[in-house]
Amino acid sequence: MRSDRTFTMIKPDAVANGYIGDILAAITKGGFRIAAMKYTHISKKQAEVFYEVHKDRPFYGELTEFMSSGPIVAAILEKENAVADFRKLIGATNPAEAEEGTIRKQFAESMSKNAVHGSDSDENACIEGAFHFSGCEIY
Ligand code: DGI
Repeated sequence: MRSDRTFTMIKPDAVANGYIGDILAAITKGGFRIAAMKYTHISKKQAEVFYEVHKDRPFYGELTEFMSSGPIVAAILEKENAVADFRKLIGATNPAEAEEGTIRKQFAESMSKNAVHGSDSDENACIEGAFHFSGCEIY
């Protein structure tokens, strides 16, 4: 994937809480173009593969259980400096530490139910985008 793209998921908590529209609005207002998007539901096995980097962490079971607990919105976003700018827009992993105005500050429930995912590098954005989308689904 190009370096002006990042990958995001609106997580099951935010979907269940009715925040899809508000979060997409914040993403658009933040200057990101949606290059691909789908409403989907990943299995526990898929969540385990997606978050394999965290497999030795104590929260791995809880994280993969949660991410497969309900539907999500997966999307590829485009903007110059996409990865870093999107991490800034979503705020800290723990919403209690997220800056005012960030997506996590506004819409997240807790450290584990933190509303959105954002890739942490161009390389991971590429891997994560390819996990959910084939080339012909990216516009
Ligand atoms: O890139 P982030 O999503 O901000 O954070 P990360 O890649 O370090 O962790 C991935 C997800 O795992 C994070 O969004 C929420 C969860 N997580 C991270 N650290 C903890 C955690 N969940 C719990 N319960 N406790 C943690 O310390």
